[in-house]
Amino acid sequence: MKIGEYLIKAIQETGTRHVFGIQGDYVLGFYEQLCKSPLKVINTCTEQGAGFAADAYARIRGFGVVCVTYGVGGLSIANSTAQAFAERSPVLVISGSPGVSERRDNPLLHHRISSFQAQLNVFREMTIAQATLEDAPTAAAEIDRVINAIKETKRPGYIELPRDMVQTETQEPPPHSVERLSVDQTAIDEACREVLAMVTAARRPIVLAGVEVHRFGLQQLLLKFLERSGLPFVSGILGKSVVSEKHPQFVGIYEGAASPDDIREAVEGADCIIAVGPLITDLSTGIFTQHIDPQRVILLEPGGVTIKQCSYLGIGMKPFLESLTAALPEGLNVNPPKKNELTPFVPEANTRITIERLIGCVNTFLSDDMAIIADVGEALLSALDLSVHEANEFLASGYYASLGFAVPAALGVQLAAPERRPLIIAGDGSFQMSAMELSVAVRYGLSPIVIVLNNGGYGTFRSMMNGAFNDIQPWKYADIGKIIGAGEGYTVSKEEELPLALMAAEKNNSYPTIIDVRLDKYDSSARMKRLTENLKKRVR
Ligand SMILES: Cc1ncc(C[n+]2csc(CCOP(=O)(O)OP(=O)(O)O)c2C)c(N)n1
Ligand SMILES: [Mg+2]
Repeated sequence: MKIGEYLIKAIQETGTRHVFGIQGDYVLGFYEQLCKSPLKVINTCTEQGAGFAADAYARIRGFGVVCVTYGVGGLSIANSTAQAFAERSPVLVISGSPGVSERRDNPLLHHRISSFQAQLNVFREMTIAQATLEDAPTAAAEIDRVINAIKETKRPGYIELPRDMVQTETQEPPPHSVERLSVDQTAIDEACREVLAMVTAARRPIVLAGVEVHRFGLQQLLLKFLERSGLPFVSGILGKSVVSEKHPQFVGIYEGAASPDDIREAVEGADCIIAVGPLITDLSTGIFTQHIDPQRVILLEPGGVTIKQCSYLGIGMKPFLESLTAALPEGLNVNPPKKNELTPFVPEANTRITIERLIGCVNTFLSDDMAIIADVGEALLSALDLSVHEANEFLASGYYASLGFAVPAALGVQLAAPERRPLIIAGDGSFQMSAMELSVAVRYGLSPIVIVLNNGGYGTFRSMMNGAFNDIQPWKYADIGKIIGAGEGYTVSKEEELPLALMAAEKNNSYPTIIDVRLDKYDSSARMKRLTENLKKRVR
């Protein structure tokens, strides 16, 4: 089999149906093979857009692929790949490169940085496994090695494909034998006993459902544990929607001192916290403002289980949760959480819309099939209070925090799950970073709804440090459809205009809809105020 064909076959075996990217002469031969294959190539406007789309696709389907040319393309996706690494998203990066035979005599080929290893060296820092397919006989085995590492760790991997190797024959490796990890059942049973003793003695236990539950496919298992135990649960900024937020045991999104008081009290007042696969970051803790006694914490992570700061290393989250669920006594004595019922949005006539009222309105409008993609800034923080209907329906760059994720991510979401309708919430600053990718939605018949939080610039920073560097050029966001070929647009300033625009957007399921929401320059949500209050202390 030719190396390029083997790579395509290996991608198909992951269940992936789409490859995002932009070609160039170093990758053109492989693109030709891709186009002849059942995989569908999605051309974005920028490589970073392709990287973000592949990341979102991977978050929905469990594997995503981005394919670019050397140097100019490769380095353009360093940022999106870094995000995938930091936030555990299983993305395969493929970059074309100069042919092996072209490298003799060390010529100055276009797109070259310094040495021919330069791009590989950059990606070593942000991928879990790398291969440069320069040796034909071992190329197939190298492809398998990288893809298996991505699947196992849920982190991106990197394959560099020299252009003169695409059509070269490789040797198919023998079928991969799945290594069975030995499970230390004695250690699991011992850890289970300890955890059960803590949980049954606790008066106010709570579960924190973290992002790695999603990445490692443990959602059904966690749900079973939650329902058998009856324990209330919260989630974090990255783990939002790991379990449906309509679940009666769901309390809300916890982020240290940036959380609303009731959610903060539910977590910090708990006498036993079972944290399942969280990433404990500055943003997930309101800049490390959590007041949690480690003696009350049971922490389940891919590397082991930690109980009151003592670790059982090497116990997988899956076998541990299975054993713990099986060992649970019937009906723990827990009180159901107090539910904050959503108040239906009734617009106040002639009243300027605020961010908090906008979230209230969107909450009423959300439906079971909507996937929310929030960009960084006020969009992300205020969207934490949206009540997401189904699991996996909230995506954001919640830790790495790269602006410009939301629009291209919506492409990945709708291609990965065509039954989902993407609802993008983006600040005007972040929207301007990747708005052109909406034209890709038009080209492929996708229909995201975009709510642009138009506050005249980088509102996040106005309370931290005011200055002209926070202002941006105002665009006519509602007119973008005229430039990109299709799309409806609405401008909203008053409360009563928003439900009308949202209803119109819902009906337009052929093209993008952009809703330009004119907010006050200094308007901000309670979560944003609390977070920036703490962040401010660190900026100078
Ligand atoms: C790629 C990137 N550049 C810069 C930043 C720093 N940053 C964080 S929030 C923000 C402002 C975003 O503006 P906007 O999208 O309008 O949201 P708002 O702050 O107004 O809510 C900036 C510049 C970042 N997170 N990512
Ligand atoms: Mg803004």
